[in-house]
Amino acid sequence: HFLENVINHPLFIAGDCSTRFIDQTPELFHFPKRRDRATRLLRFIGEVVVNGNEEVKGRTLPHLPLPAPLLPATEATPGILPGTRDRLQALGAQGFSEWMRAQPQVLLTDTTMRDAHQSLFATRMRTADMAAIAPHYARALPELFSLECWGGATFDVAMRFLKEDPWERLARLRQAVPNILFQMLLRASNAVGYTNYADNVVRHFVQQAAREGIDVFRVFDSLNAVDNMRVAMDAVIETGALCEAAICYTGDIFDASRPKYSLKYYVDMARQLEKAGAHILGIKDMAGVCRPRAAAALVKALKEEVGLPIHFHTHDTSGGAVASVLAAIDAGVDAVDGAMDSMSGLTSQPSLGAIVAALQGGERDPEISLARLQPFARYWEDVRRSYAPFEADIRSGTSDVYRHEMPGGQYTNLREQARAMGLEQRWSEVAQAYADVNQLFGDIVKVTPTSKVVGDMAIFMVANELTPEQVADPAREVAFPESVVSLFRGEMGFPADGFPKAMQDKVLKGKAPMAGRAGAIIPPADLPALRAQGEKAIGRHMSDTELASYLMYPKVFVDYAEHHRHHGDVSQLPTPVFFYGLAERHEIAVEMEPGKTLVIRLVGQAEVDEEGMVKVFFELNGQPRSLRIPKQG
Ligand code: 3PY
Ligand code: ZN
Repeated sequence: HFLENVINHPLFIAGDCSTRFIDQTPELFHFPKRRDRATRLLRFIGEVVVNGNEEVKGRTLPHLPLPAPLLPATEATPGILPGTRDRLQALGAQGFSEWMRAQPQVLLTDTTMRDAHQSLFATRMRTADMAAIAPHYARALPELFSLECWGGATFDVAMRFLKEDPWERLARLRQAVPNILFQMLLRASNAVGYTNYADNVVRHFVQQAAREGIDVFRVFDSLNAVDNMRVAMDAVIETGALCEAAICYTGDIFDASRPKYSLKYYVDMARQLEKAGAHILGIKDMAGVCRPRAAAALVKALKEEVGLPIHFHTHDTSGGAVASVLAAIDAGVDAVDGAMDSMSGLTSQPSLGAIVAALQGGERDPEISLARLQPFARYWEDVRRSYAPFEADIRSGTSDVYRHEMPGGQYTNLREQARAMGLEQRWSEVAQAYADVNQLFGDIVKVTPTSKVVGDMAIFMVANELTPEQVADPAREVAFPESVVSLFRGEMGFPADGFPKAMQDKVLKGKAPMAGRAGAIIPPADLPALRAQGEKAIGRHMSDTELASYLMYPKVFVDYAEHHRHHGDVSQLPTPVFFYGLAERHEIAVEMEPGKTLVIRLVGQAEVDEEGMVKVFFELNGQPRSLRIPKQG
């Protein structure tokens, strides 16, 4: 510790290595009492072995042991070829945008590391599974437009449930993939949270994300309010990254009974986004309700009316998404999202393999062979088995999505929420209530965070046996969930045509809603003061990225930091070990850093003793180690 303190001391780093420095610098002799990294990890594994991991308690576990996922064999490829990221660096954002529009092939985004797992298994995919395959993407798939690998719900789930630092994930992926654009989903003023943050908090977040390696920011507002997107868009543009501003697609442009969401509505919004400086226009069909004919008409109109490249994103909830993607491509869309086959379909994106196969030999063929995609699909198939407890119990596409319009990225999360409330068996009622709430709220755009509010209200109605008529009845007292009050107050902005007045009055109990944009009303955050407060809470220095986490999620971040202090960096553990522990006489190798690998073997465990403790026996790099773990329950 003494040596560590010396070499990390600012004076030493500044070149003072004299004995005077040692004599006059008493803090060199303050040694941390923290357990070493290996012991902390052993403690975590021991706790999972003895008590199980809280996160999978009561769920259906996969058949153990799980085989190690098979990585693609890409070592023989000619190294790392230049990709879209090199092109962005050469052309700048504006030049890149022009290149995108001019080139004839369709560009492909792989969403496997973000939206696919958010939509299939409640966002639980861990860094270890992404980091292992990342270098293979760099070598074998340099033609990809982008990897969507960050943002959306992954940010808080990483800290809250996986006990990982999302920034560390980004750093590890970035180091492994220097050539392909990294894309994130940013909820405009709500950043990666569920509420409107102060403008300077949003700016700080965007600056950190760009500095740590995000190249494409897909920015959207949950009520399609362009004014609410400007702060985030300006911040992105200022960093030199690509600003993909998205229109959220809802309803059906051909449905005359919902004239609000007409073709004109989307074209008008796209024009505003172009004026606001977007480099790419995103069509974000978060629920997967953009039918093929609508996709074609929308893309055609936007191509005619807007001078930006267009990127189409949809979900396969109905089972019809490949048709929509192909229709969009026929109509001239520049880029589309898909997920690797084994992570596609259902509430996730449509399959990249199916899209590539459909385009083969045609004018817009992306020229990525199916043979090169297969080993990736194979790897993700193996990985997915570890997350079986989080999978929604759905076996087929459901055209019911055209009725409830639940975003794919919310579907499994809302099912989780319903499950936690004991409403798992009443899921179809929750889905119906979701559609009813949308009508009560005035037929709004439903995407995080507004979708979360609609989901909260739907669960509330089912749990309390409330009908839509009762909710609307002015004479009936309803204790609306806090998120509903916040929505009607305008904390997530307002729909273009406002909220239904009677409902708003009932929810706000006659109080006035906010006047104008929330970000304009929320005072700037005092960043130095908040940093000091956060540092006090975690008892150590905070980096700029950690500050961004703390500003988004103060409590979640502090809890995560506390877990890290006790258990070390658990993101290094293989996923089966993290969730299910280690079987007796099984061994794992954990690479803590290049050249430092821990070989951990579980020897066995004793019976619980009279103090309620269980002694767990390990071998750490061949040396016996034992720990006493309190038995819970
Ligand atoms: C998110 O905001 O996390 C979404 O995936 C919205 O579709
Ligand atoms: Zn999505």
